[in-house]
Amino acid sequence: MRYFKPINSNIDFKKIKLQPEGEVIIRKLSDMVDMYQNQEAIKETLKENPIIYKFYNVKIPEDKGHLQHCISIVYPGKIGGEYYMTKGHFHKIKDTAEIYLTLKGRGKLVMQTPDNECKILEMKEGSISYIPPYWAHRTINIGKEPLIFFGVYRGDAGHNYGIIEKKVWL
Ligand code: PAN
Ligand code: ZN
Repeated sequence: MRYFKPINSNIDFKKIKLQPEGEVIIRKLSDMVDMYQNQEAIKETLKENPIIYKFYNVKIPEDKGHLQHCISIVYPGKIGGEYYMTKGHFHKIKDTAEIYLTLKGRGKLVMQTPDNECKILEMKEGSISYIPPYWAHRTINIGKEPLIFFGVYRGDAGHNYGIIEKKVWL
């Protein structure tokens, strides 16, 4: 049997990046215009099209015995009164949970079930947040510094953004 080899990743808090980088996903305002309400503010801010957040996924096989893990960085800022936030998603395999450990910054972890039950948890340095199976999740930076957190979830969980993109949250 060929075993997947143990690996280390390191967070560089000065450069705010993961090493090795793995897969880096960068989301700018243009990638998520439907997530914000204020059309005027969106139009104005699109001229600069800032990076809202990025995340570094460590390269792990998408198998259920593995654990995907990643570092997310949500930058501070607002689009017409709404804080910078992640798109948010359900896991494709809906009954898979996730754990977030907040490393820096201040945020809110907004969650919602398919039955529209909502729950919001505080995110601050040292918070360990449990996202149970079935809950969609989105993070919002409510501070002045980048919000940095570490996430771990089942290897084959996958992401479903479609429902969130179509739905008005909270
Ligand atoms: C996180 C998120 C990450 C980016 O790793 O994927 O914070 O948010 P979006 O995926 O909503 O753009 C996670 O929850 N993974 O399952
Ligand atoms: Zn997730």
